[in-house]
Amino acid sequence: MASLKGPGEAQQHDGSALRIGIVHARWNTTIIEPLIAGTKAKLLASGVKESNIVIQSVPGSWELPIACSKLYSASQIQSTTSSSLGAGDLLGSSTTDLTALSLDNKGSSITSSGPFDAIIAIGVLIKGETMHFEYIAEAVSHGLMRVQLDTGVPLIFGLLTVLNEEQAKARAGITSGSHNHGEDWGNAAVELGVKRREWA
Ligand code: DLZ
Repeated sequence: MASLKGPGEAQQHDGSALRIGIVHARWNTTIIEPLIAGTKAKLLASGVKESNIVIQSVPGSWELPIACSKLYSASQIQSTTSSSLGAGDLLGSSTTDLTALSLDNKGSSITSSGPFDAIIAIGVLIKGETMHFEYIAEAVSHGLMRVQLDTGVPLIFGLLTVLNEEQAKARAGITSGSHNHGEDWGNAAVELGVKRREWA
């Protein structure tokens, strides 16, 4: 029987013309990595070209909104100047020195250009003994929504806010029989990327 939860039967959308950004936190890396893998697998399965998937990391989830905002505005600048965009140090870069940077953390540059059709923000917040979790979860959620509405680029909410590691593993598809939520985020990015072009 189909599960009550979840986005329903995956809709098929052609992602072959899309350019997708993934910005992920490095905190809780063992959970983050399978989530990125699940996200990427669905992007590729929808036809998104590997060269059109740009992955950038930041230290923690707190940094996700500013990084998504910068990544998007940098890609817009690139589309108007046709320069080679980079963002190895995305948060520290000014709009004038973008050409000197490289777009992923390993120093490779991207060959494609143009603004992103969707950006996926991935982070894992695990509740501790203090109020830290509540403050970050709320601020980051609001921040990501703000970036999405301010820029008009669909921003997929890949922020897990869980009470313990077990819950995190179960949402990253690590525990037996569990579902990798990254797959849903990849599908959502393609659907929204395609729809955004239709809405334009
Ligand atoms: C400091 C912190 C803590 C305690 N927990 C998490 C977490 O569970 N998940 C996460 O993504 N980041 C965490 N961080 C780091 C903050 O998000 C942020 O990177 C730092 O406070 C520096 O701004």
